[in-house]
Amino acid sequence: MAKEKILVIGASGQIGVELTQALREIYGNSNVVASDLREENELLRGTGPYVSLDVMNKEMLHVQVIRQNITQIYLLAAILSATGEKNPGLAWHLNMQGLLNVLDIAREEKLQKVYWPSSIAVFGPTSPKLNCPQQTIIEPITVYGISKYAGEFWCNYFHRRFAVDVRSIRYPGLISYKSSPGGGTTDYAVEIFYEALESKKYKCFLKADTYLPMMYMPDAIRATIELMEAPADKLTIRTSYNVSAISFSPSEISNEIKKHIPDFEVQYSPDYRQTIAESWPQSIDDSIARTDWGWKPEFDLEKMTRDMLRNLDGIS
Ligand code: NAD
Ligand code: AKB
Repeated sequence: MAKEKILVIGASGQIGVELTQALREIYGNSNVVASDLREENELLRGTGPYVSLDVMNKEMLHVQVIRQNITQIYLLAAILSATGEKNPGLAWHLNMQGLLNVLDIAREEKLQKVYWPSSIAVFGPTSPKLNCPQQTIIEPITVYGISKYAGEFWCNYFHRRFAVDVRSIRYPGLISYKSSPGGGTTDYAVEIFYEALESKKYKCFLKADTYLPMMYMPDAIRATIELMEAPADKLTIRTSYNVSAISFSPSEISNEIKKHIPDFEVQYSPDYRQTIAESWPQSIDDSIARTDWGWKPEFDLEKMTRDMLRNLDGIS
């Protein structure tokens, strides 16, 4: 087997830190190059190569790919849903041009594989709310969702037209304790753990009964690696795969946390993110991912809550 050399772009972010750690376990520290606009995350420092890189600078990116003999790219740099609504032009520009730069270089350099995540944010108010299927009405209302949907079709195009082996997952909201989330609508489900431990109070920016699809980071990392390791001929979706794990509301997660911290209190003060959350499905049908590459989540709400609290504060 040819030796893999992987470049992770956006490695200092919520997913990037844990994905880089997982890839280094598999491929060896020196074969996974972390890169970001931001400084190197402290959890990655000293564990492998790091380069400061702007995905918008195509020439510099190309130079790094050649210089480091890169064979695979994981592109994680993006502006997420809530931050995107504050600067739609910037979100569109980064989310689209960053992807096109990577796809072009992958084609020119004949890279082995590319990974690029999409999101449940592709769905909009006209998509089915429950068990939202892979193929359905898709009319996103955020610039982030529009950029992800367009990105999915660029991936499909580069695969069909230029045989670029680009693979993608529509992640739900991700919950993790190693690196903070970066401006999404689902970020409340991470903040709530920190506030429960720090002050036993949390002011939630979504209504109590807002159900959203979510996933614990270990499941998301495993899904990513399983998709990337799947034989190419098993993959029937070249836009982006629906995957699913848990659906819960702010009220349900706070009740779960209260089982460990009984005097925890939550107030509800919905803001502009409520409209975004209400435009997304409450649950996702991931049967095609299960059939094509054997996807199956491990963490439910109870198991995830216990693990989050144990890792953040040693509560069991
Ligand atoms: P994040 O905001 O935590 O991390 C993104 C990283 O990209 C940051 O470290 C940032 O500094 C870096 N970055 C920004 N602009 C850059 C540039 N021009 N060049 C290089 N690096 C740049 O985001 P995340 O939550 O880790 O998300 C990663 C990917 O997964 C994104 O595409 C996001 O849309 C997708 N996704 C995330 C979630 C989630 O819940 N976290 C859910 C669905 C999809
Ligand atoms: C966000 O809330 O923007 C992200 C996502 C679901 O894509 N977590």
